[in-house]
Amino acid sequence: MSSKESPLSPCAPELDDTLGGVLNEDKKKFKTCSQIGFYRRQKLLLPGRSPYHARLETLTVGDDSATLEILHQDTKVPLQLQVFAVEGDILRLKINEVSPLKPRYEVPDVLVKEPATQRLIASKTEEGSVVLEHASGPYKLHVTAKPFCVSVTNGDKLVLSVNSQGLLYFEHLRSPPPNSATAGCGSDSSEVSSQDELGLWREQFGAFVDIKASGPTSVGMDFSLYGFEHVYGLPEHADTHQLRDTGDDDAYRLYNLDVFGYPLHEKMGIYGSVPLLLAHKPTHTCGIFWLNSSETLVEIHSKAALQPSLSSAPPDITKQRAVPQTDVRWMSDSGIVDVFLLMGPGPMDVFKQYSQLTGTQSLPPQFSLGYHQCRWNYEDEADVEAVDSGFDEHRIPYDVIWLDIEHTEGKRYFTWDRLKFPNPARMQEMLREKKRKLVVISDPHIKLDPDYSLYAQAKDGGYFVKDRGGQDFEGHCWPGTSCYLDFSSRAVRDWYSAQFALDTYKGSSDVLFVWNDMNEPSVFEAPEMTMPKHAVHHQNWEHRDLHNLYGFYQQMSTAEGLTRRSGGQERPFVLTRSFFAGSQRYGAVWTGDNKAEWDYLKISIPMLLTLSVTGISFCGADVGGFVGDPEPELLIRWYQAGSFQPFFRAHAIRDSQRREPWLFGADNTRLIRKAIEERYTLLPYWYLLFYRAHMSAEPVMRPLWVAFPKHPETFGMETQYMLGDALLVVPVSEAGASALDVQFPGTGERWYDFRTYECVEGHRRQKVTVTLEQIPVYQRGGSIVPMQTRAGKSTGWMKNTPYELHIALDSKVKRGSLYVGRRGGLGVRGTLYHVKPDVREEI
Ligand code: NBV
Repeated sequence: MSSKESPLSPCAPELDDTLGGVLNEDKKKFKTCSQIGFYRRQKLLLPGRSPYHARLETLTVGDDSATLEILHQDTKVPLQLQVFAVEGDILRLKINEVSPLKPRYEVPDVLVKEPATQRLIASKTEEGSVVLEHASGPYKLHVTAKPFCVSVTNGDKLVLSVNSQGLLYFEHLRSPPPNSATAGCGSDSSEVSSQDELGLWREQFGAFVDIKASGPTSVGMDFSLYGFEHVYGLPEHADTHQLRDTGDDDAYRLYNLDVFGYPLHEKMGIYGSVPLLLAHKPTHTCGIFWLNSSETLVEIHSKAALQPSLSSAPPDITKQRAVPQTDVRWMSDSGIVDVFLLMGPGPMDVFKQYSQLTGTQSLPPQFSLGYHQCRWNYEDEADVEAVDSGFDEHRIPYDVIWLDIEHTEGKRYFTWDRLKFPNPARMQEMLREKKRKLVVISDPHIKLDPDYSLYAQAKDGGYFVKDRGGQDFEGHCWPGTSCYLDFSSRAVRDWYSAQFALDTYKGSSDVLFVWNDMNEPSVFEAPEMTMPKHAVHHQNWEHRDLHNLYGFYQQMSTAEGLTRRSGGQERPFVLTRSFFAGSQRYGAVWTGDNKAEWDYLKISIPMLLTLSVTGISFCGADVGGFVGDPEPELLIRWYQAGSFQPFFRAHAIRDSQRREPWLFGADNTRLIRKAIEERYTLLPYWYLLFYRAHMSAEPVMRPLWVAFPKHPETFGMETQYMLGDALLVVPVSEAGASALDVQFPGTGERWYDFRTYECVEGHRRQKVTVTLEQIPVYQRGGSIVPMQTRAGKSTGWMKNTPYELHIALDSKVKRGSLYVGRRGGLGVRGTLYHVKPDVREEI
């Protein structure tokens, strides 16, 4: 393609430019905090001046929860607080209006089930406060009336508190003022314009106006975490793994957006959101899961402070000392306050608690743990065949070839471009014979074309998101004018799932799997390149309420479609760009449009670690970098890192140079082959780690603080990480590196170089020489890593390849397991072998 030809659709003028121009302008397309109305409004409430008092006399304790009223001292609008003790040391607080003008959005479908609760017992200790506890847990909730505050203790230790800064904020539903923008006529009265200024009934961003049918609906609350100075979580941001202090006028934004070539070290929202924050100190880990799918902002402030006392008696000044404290303030655009406090006490306990609520990582089909070859685009069937045989010729294993949007008839998903892909069935047969698979893209926008059967059916069924006037919302995306499927409706999801049936999706076969892109959703020429918040979904909910759930629902529906297509026999594989809490149940996530630059390779590690600790174990970044052309050294380093990351796919933008692994000279081909082969020989270990993630919520890729929770020197580490509990991986993310500073954690631990078996004692930092051959990997003493003796052409060719166990000795008992899944099964059936104690379990 000549540099003049743009690969980008003419309907996207803001993208129809040289890349440099696009990227420079990008940030301005997205809001900063001060451009967000509910942020400006909530910031008017200053710490220490909570207007809310709890009316303790209204406390009632029922079988599943305790409720009491909290009252705004000025507006007198009452709120109801509901406290639940969820089984397994989870506390849940829900706050809603006692009698809202209409129901407020409560996030459906994310929790796997209504959490099982335990009965609370209430007791009064001091005037103005009440204590709630349950029989079997160590945690007590102390509810103080004036101002309203809830503190959680474990024995005599204060763990955290809620609204101790007084930032509970709840905009009750109200009728529109006369002359408001929603009433349809402009007014220059000062009342209306000051309301506009704060974005109560209408909010402007550039040329876009958000008309708020329900007016202001924002909610917020603060949490203080005592003794904690390390907090993590809140994907997705292109930033450090450890969350940073946000200062006075910034916040981590959770708002799913399509940010092409996203800038690094920014707190702006990108493709997905998981509103889960983890706090860690050597003696305790806990989590705050804020179940709200509207736009959310999170402020973090770390300080050293004196711990507040729960008793009204004056504190003993001689015993008081400042300790670290992290204050977290959550603010959401709409919905209710529904927050789960995951009390730990260790990191693995928090992961289990979170998975009890939102589910664990689905067990991927084995092929998807192999290497994936993608590019925008593999042009036609001949191209696919040539690339496929290229892998054989160069003896490089691979499992899946991917087709991007150009494989379709004019970006009509579920169709094939008849000139380029005249015989997709034959192409898939060729892949099947080679024990390989195909992944095709399916985006959520549907081309407005009455002759396109998918559009016509969806139009007839009323399956599209509506605009404010009740017409199908029309936006621009790759196919031109398009409508957007309303995946929040079960009927739409069922219909969409049915499109994947083999006899409905012409030219598909059971070796075809799916990729959901652009599902933030991405809408060109729209506010922040996404759907306007006032668009209307099923049951009249506004897009504002469920924006962050849109991609979650599409992936859910796609995964259900693939499962159903196999009569419930096969595990699906679906990759999604946009996600929410619970997306782990439906497949894999990747980090979107990164760039072929060293810094993007480097940031992939903290970004994937953050996804991993928030439940999404099956994650990866485009190997090589999506935008641009990587130099060979960067490409090799990226393959070496990617082969030790959970989802391993190379991908490249359409105007980039071809970069199949054999295009960079014999020696570079050898190095890439070596990296990919190493992935394949470790396949049994990958499968075991996913089995564990699925069964017991243990992240596959783990930050060092999770593996060594008592060792503060590991808490800020994000250049190296653990794969399971046996391998320490240290990717090289700098050009020309000849040595790396490696932290070998753990007093009394031993680490063995994975290739030379050389031993290093733990609890030290050491310089390690590196060459371009490989990245450093170490095996922890006392662990057993199951492997296969050699890589095959794909995972399918490795069925009869012998297994081997890599046993790293130490002075303790050796332990290790091997999971051999039954191929082609939906569940986790297979065999789990344990070494020490030597047993075999059929599952
Ligand atoms: O479908 C084209 C691309 C895709 O290759 C990429 O992986 C996605 O993140 N898609 C975005 C849309 C175009 C981006 C410029």
